[in-house]
Amino acid sequence: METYKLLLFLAAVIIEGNAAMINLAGGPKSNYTFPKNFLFGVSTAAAQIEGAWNEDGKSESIWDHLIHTNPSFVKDGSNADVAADSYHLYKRDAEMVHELAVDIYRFSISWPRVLPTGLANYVNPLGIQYYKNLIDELIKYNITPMVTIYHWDLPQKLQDIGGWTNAHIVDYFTDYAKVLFDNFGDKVKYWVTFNEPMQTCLEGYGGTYRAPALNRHGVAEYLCTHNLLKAHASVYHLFDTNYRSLNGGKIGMSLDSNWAEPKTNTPSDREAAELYLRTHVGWYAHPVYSAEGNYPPELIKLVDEKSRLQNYTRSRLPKFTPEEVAFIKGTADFFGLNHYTTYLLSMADKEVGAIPSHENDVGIVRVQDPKWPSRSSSSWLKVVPFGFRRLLKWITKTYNNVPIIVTENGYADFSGIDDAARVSYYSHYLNALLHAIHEDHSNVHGYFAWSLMDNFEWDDGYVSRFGLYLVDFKSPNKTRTAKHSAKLYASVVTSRGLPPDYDPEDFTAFSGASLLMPTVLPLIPLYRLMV
Ligand code: GBH
Repeated sequence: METYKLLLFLAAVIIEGNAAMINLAGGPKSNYTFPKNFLFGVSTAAAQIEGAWNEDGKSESIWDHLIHTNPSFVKDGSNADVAADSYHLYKRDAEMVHELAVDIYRFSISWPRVLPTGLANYVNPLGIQYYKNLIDELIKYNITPMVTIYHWDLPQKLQDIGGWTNAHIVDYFTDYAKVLFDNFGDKVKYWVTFNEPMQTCLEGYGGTYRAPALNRHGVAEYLCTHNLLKAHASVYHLFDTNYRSLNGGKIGMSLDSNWAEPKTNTPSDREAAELYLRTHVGWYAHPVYSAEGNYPPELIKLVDEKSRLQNYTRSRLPKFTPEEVAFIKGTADFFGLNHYTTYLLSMADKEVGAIPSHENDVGIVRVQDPKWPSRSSSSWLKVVPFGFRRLLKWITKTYNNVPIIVTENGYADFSGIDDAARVSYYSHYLNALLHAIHEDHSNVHGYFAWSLMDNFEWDDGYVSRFGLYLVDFKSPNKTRTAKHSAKLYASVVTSRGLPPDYDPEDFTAFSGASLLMPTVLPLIPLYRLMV
């Protein structure tokens, strides 16, 4: 191609990209500020940062096991054996949280570090000591600890006996939570029972994308969800009955949800978008947060009907008894929301997904608008701030004004201190959040950035970086350095408002995406050969 044609092409890509971005921001720039008692925090997860996978008595988790037995599961051939080495570097971690000036740090506890067999007959004293040290270090800086009880790292020994499909896990999980309440309950004021249960059940049991990668779709994702919701409720009741009066504190669950935008404005696409929300986030939220409890009626109808047509003796969706519905309903003090991106929805006009599967049962099609900006290392992560605003409004309305805490939101790149795209992402999403709070009266009480530092991004290994702090994984002491986004976030937290130079129409930090992605993506296998 001649040079001038190439330049014209580049200009066209950039102009077209920008033209599509005008209404994305979720509102014009405002002088709104975050309420005085609004909670700002940062999040991490044990399996992604701690390393020390077999140190001081810790046993294998399902993630350790999956990667050790199937190293090609991770795109860059890496593993989480050492990760960011937070098992040894927790003092620096606490110092970074302090540098960000946030109020609260959300980290998770590793079940196999505390209970190596998964069962509570033996509690590993060194595991307990590690989390005591971390909690005390946070409190030294006046940072409130928030603990995620389960962020995906089930002890492999429990997986060997069925994991989340074994009904006894309700008791095992409750025993584990009791150990945590007994040991840390005096200092931990916020508890999250589960991080993104849909990832565990739909992707881990129904698919191959998350551990244990069972791929028993159509059956196992429903069994897993059934036991997990009972386990959640059981731990809520334990806390509510025995610990709340002792220590105070709050307990909830963190659900992952994309926003679902109708693909076009037809009634059918609008119905598809609503059905997506009800059968995905609603699969977990309706039993806990709705006034009537139980699985969403739409999901019950769809799975019952499909199961009948497919000649099953009974529905693949297990049913809660009325007592169980009542036991699970209302078991949360807040709605934890993990949100990153948006999809466009329409009804499927033919069978979709594997048969049987949750995807096939629901029967809708999900795509993203190629015009949505992004140059993220995570190809699904399109920058759609208005989707965040609409989702917060939908949750507030659908679940009766429940207090929402955004427990994760963030952006991934291929690494670097000068992370203009992440700075832009956070500015736009926080602008959308301010509009959600002040104009829509969405009931949001807190916001956590994902993540404090670069970490083991599951199947993406160390290729995809979500950190506010860069981690030099090649250096012996896993040196952590603040990125530009860390400075931006600290300034938002301190000023309680957006930076003065923020422009809601400026998405240029993401332009070039369509040029960069095809050049960078093929390099990943190459990179994998090198490390
Ligand atoms: C969170 O998951 C996790 O809690 C955290 O551990 C992780 O590091 C972080 O986000 C960043 O990924 O399934 O087709 O929608 C985010 C939930 C689920 C969002 C998978 C993206 C992939 C595309 N993610 N999803 S799709």
